[in-house]
Amino acid sequence: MKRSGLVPLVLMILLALPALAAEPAKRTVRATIGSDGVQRVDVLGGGYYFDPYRIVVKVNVPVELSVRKEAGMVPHNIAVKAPEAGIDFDVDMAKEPKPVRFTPTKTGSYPIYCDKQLLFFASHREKGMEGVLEVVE
Ligand SMILES: [Cu+2]
Repeated sequence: MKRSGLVPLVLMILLALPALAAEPAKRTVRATIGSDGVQRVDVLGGGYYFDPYRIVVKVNVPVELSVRKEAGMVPHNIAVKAPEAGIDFDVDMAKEPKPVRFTPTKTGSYPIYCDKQLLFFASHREKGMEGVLEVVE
């Protein structure tokens, strides 16, 4: 009768696996415009996500993202390559917040990503470390 307890145990482990692999909730944050006319958003990066996932900003208004990474040895960066929209940066993130400044000049959706990669392993972006910068009227 030893085996009878094994099936529920295996089932419990199988049911728990997806929860362990779950990403943090994909939040959307709309930038708040300060009294100085700058729209600001705090961004946290880690293995393998950006929080918020989706950042909404107004076109033709200066943006300042305050970016930092979670604790740990794994390096992360944050990049948006959309020079046609006035957005072109690639910044290494640290545990201390760093400002990233730009002024979006064109509405649209632009990918945010981390392009770090260890040797031949999948890049962080491939592992899900990406987000969306949405520039609206
Ligand atoms: Cu990364």
